[in-house]
Amino acid sequence: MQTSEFIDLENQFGAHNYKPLDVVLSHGKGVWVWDVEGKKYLDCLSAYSAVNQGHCHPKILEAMIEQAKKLTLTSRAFRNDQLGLFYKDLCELTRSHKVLPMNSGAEAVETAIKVVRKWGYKVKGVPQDKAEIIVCENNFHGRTITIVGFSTDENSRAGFGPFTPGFKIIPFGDANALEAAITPNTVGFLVEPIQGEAGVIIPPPGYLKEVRSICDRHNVVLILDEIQTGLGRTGKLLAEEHDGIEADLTLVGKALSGGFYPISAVLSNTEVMAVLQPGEHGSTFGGNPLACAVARTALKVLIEEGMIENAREIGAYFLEGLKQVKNPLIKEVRGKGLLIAVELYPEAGGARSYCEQLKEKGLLCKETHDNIIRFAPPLVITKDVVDWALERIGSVLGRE
Ligand code: IF1
Repeated sequence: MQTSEFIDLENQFGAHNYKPLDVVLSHGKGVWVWDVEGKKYLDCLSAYSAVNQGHCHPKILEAMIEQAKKLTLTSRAFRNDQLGLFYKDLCELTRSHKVLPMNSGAEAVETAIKVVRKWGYKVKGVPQDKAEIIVCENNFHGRTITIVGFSTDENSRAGFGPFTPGFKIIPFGDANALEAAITPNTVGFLVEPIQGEAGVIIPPPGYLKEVRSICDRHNVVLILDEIQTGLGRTGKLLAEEHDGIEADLTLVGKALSGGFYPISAVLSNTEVMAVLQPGEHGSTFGGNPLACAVARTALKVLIEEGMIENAREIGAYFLEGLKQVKNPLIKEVRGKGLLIAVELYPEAGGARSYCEQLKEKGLLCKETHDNIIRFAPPLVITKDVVDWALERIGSVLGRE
């Protein structure tokens, strides 16, 4: 079948809730993917940071196959021999006390919202149904009704109401705004360490430290959404480490499976998670043995194969190289680790056409909003491949 036939099928039978680049991929290995016509591309998106470990990592693949032969799903009505081991690995690695396993990122966010509300009523003493959670402008936390209800992106939100009450929106990167928004009924502050979808927006230095101390002072649970920034992407296991803080609840997903399988988790200190009693929350697939075996190996290779250090070193090199690309239409190049964005001025006519041109040159990336190109390759990328990418990016984006 030809590229156009695959695309026609999608258009005819699928919901049109995406506008993908017209490349039909059929296999991948490490940082490379191939389309149905055999053309090879460098993947600079990593499935929105879900394949940090590189496509089809052989050890994760092996773990998945071995576990799939033995046992895939028990539900949580029974125990399985992988869950405890997964908890232990994840807690030790992240210095957490408790884990609650779910599937998608949005489910982890929903779980945190439920847990923190319950904590507010049971521990903090907030009156019934009065709990408030503070979130930031330009956030991206997923697609459920509750989550899009506190989005400030009209595209995500418009037409899906009525929404869940109990959320207050403040500017991102402004610690004073957080302090001013807190009331006796505030139970949590939900924030991304770096705003991904908003265009890789890095808050001012010291922001998270201040946020941490404000939350401590007012007895507010700090919830960090590390679904995109976590698991090595920014050059640390968790982005919170750049600021030397620890959240009360940390959300991870995406790369927790290395892209094999939807797996997410809420990491918590003991006090907050302890409010959940049997029957109050769960998921048929959450914590299943296949997910646990895959996630343990995905975490293991991330550490053992030096991917986090690589993200830090190669990320800095890539960022520096992008800063050398000269074009008056480039407004800013910014990033941390291998989460990098090139923001264009509106006069550039939109990031999309540059992504299309890069695709023609064998480099896949995706615009976010109209004017931002995001570069987030798998964390196994080497210096040579970055040089290869920079040559192509220079030829598409560079202007004398
Ligand atoms: C889509 C962006 C990335 C996330 C953070 C929770 C979730 C996400 C910080 C929800 C998901 C995605 C989903 C994807 C596009 C995407 C994205 F462009 F929107 F910003 F990654 F960069 N918290 N991010 O980034 O996780 O439920 O999807 O597993 O197509 O919606 P999910």
